[in-house]
Amino acid sequence: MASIDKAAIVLTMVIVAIALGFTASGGITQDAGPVVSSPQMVSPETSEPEASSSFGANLAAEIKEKAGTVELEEEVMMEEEEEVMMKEEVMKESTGPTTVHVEIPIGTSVPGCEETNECWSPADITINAGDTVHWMNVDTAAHTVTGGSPADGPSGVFDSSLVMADATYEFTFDEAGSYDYFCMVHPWMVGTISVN
Ligand SMILES: [Cu+2]
Repeated sequence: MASIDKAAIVLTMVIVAIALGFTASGGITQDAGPVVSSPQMVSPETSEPEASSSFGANLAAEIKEKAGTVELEEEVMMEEEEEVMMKEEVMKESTGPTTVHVEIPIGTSVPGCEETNECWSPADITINAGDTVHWMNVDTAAHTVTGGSPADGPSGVFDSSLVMADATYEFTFDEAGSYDYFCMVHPWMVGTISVN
């Protein structure tokens, strides 16, 4: 009986010891934890979230910064693309066919404009092959835009026939050369078109 009791006591002690040990090890973190290590738990909890939140904030800021950098890079790339497109447009403008405007000035139905070479405005132009010349009659009288010269007559290359007041005429010069032209109604009206 005594040995059984002893054994029982030992067993009980062992169980208690285990239980104590369990509660000691687990309890400190569980039961005593909130009391003893609660400041430890709280401070890490309060400081840890701070740390993690500041770390998170740092990370977020870093990500934002990177996103901002990417956005900036994209913006710069878009600007560069726009610049290239604009350059291409300028090159198109400078290389592609264009329309050059010439006015038939008011008052040219009476002589005088030839003295200052202003019977066409401008009277002498230089264009590239493929370009179009567009004449606008801003005078009140009718005129013609006729290839050739008063001395040699119409060349047959182009002839507007009568261009009434406020009317227009245009011709596209596909071949290089020097083209004299005049007005058949007012032979003092002469001009030249040089086509490169
Ligand atoms: Cu005329």
